[in-house]
Amino acid sequence: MEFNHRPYQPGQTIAAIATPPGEGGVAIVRISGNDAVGIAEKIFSGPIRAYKTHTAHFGNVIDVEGNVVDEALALVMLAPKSYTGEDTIEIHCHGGTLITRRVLDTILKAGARPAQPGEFTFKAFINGKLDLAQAEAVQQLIGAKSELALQMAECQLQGKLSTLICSFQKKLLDIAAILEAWVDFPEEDLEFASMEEVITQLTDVLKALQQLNDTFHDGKIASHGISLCLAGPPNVGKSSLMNALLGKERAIVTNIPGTTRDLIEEEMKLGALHFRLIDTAGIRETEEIIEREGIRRSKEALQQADLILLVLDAARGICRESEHLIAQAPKEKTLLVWNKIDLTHDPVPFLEFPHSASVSAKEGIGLDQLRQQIDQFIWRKGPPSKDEVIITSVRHHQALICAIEALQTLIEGLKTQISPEFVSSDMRKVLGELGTIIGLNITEDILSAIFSKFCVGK
Ligand SMILES: Nc1nc2c(ncn2[C@@H]2O[C@H](COP(=O)(O)OP(=O)(O)OP(=O)(O)O)[C@@H](O)[C@H]2O)c(=O)[nH]1
Ligand SMILES: [Mg+2]
Repeated sequence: MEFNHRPYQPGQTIAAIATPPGEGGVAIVRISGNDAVGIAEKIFSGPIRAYKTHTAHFGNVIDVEGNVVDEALALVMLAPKSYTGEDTIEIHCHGGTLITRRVLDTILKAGARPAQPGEFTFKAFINGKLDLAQAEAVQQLIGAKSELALQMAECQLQGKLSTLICSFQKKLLDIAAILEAWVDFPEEDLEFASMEEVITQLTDVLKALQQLNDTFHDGKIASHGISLCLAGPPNVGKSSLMNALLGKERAIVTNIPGTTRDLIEEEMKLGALHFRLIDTAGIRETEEIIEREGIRRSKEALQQADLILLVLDAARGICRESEHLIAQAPKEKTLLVWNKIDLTHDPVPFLEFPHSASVSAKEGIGLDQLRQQIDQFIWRKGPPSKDEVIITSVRHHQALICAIEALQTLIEGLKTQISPEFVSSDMRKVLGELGTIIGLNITEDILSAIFSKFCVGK
């Protein structure tokens, strides 16, 4: 559904079910806007208008005909001390699908408009309760599938990214003032900074921006999870390894080469990270139509995977089928796994892969070491620390790339003695790109794209 906030009227009263669909002990219907109190009073048995802010009251939800819809608690949170910054009333009713729907309908009949996805958070953004990076963090927090993703979202929601961006902006604005002074008073010998000092300060900001941007590698992994693809020739034990890593018999294992035909996907947690594990059909030359399609899908999955476990059979060594795969494997994202080391085998040949492991999927040997290898492969410099500000959003990453490019052009300009007035457009670009991260000068299309990903009721 498109988030259409164009006809958005500040203060307009909206309502939505804030809890997930399905049955539960309690469900929450949220009302926010200038008329939230008036509307809540129409549908609640108690005198909402008389209640103090941040208090909860037991009563009945009553429809226009005077019928009791449900027993409920009304939670009153008056502006500006609410999530949206507007008067907000939450009705905590019984958590049945039908009853919750009836409570919402009663509220809508009393004059509230159904909320669009993310509209409560959009109100919070418009009313200055959150900046855009913080609003995006709310969505990340809700969708977090690993401890680390949660930690990063919390850090961003607390405003640590925004504070850092603002500190860059402040430094750049100070330098912009110096550049402007040079343009305005070229004849005067302005003592407060030399060109070298300005270039040094700009280079420091550039380095800090690059450092922040480099965290996107970790941020992407933590927030989006990792697709881990098991690949190799037939019968080497890919499905056995998948099952061993998952700790359950998910994929069919037989001694017949070509057992797995389709992609088999399963979610898995490993350490603080979330993985999507994909078992694939063994890759070999074949005329069999189903197997050929399976192999085509294997190759596609390999291309898209963040990480590949290339599984080979230690007892067989390198065979004709594995030779091609070894040569073709993208080394930067492939971890070599020698399986079946429980069988008698010659020493495994040395192959130039950055990481390799030896395991027996059948006997459960070497799995912990394999997990460690995966962990090491993923983190370039170890997992990020708790307080580190990490970029997790593609939008922020792209804005930083543009800001970095413009800042590089600016510094080059000053180094090649271009007059300061010619670099002011680069400075504006750097500041503009940084501003978009926290929501300054942002277009409606971008806002729509961001908030439409939210759920209704948030
Ligand atoms: N001894 C031993 N046998 C294994 C090991 N791992 C798998 N096998 C056996 O190897 C055979 C093939 O295992 P699978 O897991 O089906 O192999 P695969 O790579 O998924 O095979 P395809 O789906 O046909 O590509 C089965 O008989 C397994 O029991 C291992 O570590 N040691
Ligand atoms: Mg298989």
